[in-house]
Amino acid sequence: MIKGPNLRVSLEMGRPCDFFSIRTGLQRLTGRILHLFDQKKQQNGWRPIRTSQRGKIEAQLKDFQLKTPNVSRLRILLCGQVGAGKSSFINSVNSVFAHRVTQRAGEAPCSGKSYTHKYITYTINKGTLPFVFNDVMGLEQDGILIEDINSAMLGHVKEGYTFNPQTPLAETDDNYIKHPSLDDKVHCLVSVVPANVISQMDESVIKKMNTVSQRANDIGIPHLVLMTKVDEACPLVKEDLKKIYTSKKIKEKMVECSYKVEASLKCIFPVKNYSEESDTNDTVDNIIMSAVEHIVNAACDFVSYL
Ligand SMILES: Nc1nc2c(ncn2[C@@H]2O[C@H](COP(=O)(O)OP(=O)(O)OP(=O)(O)O)[C@@H](O)[C@H]2O)c(=O)[nH]1
Ligand SMILES: [Mg+2]
Repeated sequence: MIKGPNLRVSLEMGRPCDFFSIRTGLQRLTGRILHLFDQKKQQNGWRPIRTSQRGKIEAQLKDFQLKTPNVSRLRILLCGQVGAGKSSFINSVNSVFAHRVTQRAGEAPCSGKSYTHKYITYTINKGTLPFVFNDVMGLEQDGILIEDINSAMLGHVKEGYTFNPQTPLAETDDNYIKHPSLDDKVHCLVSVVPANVISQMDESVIKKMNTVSQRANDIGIPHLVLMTKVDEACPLVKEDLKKIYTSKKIKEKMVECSYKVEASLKCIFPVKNYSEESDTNDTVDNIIMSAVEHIVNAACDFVSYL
């Protein structure tokens, strides 16, 4: 006799054995067990919030030494639509390492136009960490041109260059780096997608995003995705950010994000940026820290093959 929840399969000796009913029974039992596992997983979340490892990850990232010659720091490029939270993410990462909410990259006061226009390199915690961020203006129709993102990825864009949505940076321009060093090049592309408006994202933005990630893929640059504004996408998560990895709504958004930006689920990191908080807190810190760890590891793997 095989016993399972809501199920009994009789295999008593002497009784004629109906192969098909046994098979159906076993299938139902397997299904039930998988369902129970799924329920358990749902309670625990599909990813853990690594509360106890925060200090360890922070120390590892601070002590981390790059072993690739001619690469002194990893360059991470953030791109996405206007107001996606690119600059806020840079500020949040800086806040996590500074242990207080800081404001370095200018954040948009919720307008339809891109707030970021210049190509600026942001160091973290006064340059004490071996990675830097660049963000570019939004991908909307009157935003950054794909050619300029490609130039940035290949390291051709000079620091402080103001993007022109009408004309791509020409090779003859003073702001064009003809012979970029390995340091100038981008080592990881991060698409930033706001979870709360993912369903209404402009087709042209999605297309641009996919073209850029395809180009990164051709060059061999790793591509990860930050799904920001999870608090605006799910009321339960807004109330308690610790529910980020147990929220069905967030999982649904991740699946939608995966489908739209053509990235596998394991490459998508749902985050909540510091947006209205005036002090840092452990939950936001841990979620941001975990995303940074994956981004830095991907960039590090890339440069190790250069
Ligand atoms: N609630 C919430 N608000 C966020 C989050 N991330 C960013 N914001 C807010 O969204 C607005 C836009 O954020 P930015 O970081 O300026 O966006 P951006 O992608 O840099 O935008 P542009 O530079 O204009 O292209 C700001 O008001 C932020 O405070 C988040 O995770 N949750
Ligand atoms: Mg910005």
